[in-house]
Amino acid sequence: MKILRIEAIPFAIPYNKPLRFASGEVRVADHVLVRVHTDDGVVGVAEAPPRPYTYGETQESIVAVVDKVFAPQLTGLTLLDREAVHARLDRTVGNPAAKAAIDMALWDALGRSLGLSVSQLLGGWTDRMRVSHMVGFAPDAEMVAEAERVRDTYGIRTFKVKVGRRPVDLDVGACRALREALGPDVELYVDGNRGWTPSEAARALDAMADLGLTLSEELCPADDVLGRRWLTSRTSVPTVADESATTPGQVTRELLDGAATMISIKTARTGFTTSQRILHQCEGLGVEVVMGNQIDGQVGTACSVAFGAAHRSSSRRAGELSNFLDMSDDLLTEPLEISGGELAVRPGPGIGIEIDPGKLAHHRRDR
Ligand code: MUC
Ligand code: MG
Repeated sequence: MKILRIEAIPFAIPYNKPLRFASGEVRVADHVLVRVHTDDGVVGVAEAPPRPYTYGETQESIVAVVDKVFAPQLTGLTLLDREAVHARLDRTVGNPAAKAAIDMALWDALGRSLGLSVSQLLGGWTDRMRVSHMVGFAPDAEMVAEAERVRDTYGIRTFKVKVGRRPVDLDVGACRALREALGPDVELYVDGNRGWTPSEAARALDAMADLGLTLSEELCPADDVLGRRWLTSRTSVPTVADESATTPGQVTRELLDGAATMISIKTARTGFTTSQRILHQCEGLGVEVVMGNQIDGQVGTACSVAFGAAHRSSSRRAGELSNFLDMSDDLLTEPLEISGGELAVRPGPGIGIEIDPGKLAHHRRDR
């Protein structure tokens, strides 16, 4: 179970259509596949999606930090040295997606070595999650058509609508069009990716008060400290901290500041180990969580559902697990399938996925 080698392989797979949101847009999945090799021939995998507009990482920076910093520090430790692994990763600040992918690839290798599912090792609560689909910026009719297609094709009945445009009426109109088209029984919530000021966010929430929104996420930046507290105190819609709460310390700050009432957990930035710490922290504080998506491919989505389904509190709500549907291809030998509005955990061992060597050879960008 000794770590022999860690590889960081950049790959690029275009999306069929771009996903647009207030802090950026994604046209190509220019991710990094991380592979951990052990001395007994086991290989664990995970993927790191760079989100420069959220965390500052790029595909190149992830490859560089894994190759030059993390791989040399971790080689020689065993898969069970998890505290030592994290102590060494923590010597370097930032780089959340790179660290998360290493953590999850180590768990995958551990599960494979033991012949056990990672989801069962983490908690084994259930074997599937309901899926929430993210609807990006587009003209209202396109947003509605996408939501209807996703509902009719995959049975998904929970939608996170990207907001944060100016003027706010653009998004108010889109949410109203979605509610009118989808009816009262579909769950709708919004994510602003820090696009609005607190006063714009308040105006938008007031204008959407009759739409039955269940959550509002990151409507304004974390640095609007008092503005976020004011906004959270004046709305009855629970406020979710996503990119403002990516470490246990930030989670504490956002919650104690009154800036958020719920936390989004993304395995793409906190792996399995730190995601579990954050989940337990939230459980201890009586705070609900939602499983978010960092616009993961199928490798990352398999990780998210493995984690989300493993615990009672992370599997309660629909998890954001469908961004991969818009990718033109992926790396798995057996693609993930959403049906009846649900995504099942791969049975394992490990995360339960296999990388198709032909697909990887085709999409990798380092050769
Ligand atoms: C989300 O929930 O914000 C957009 C940027 C990112 O890092 O994640 C996505 C989705
Ligand atoms: Mg978000």
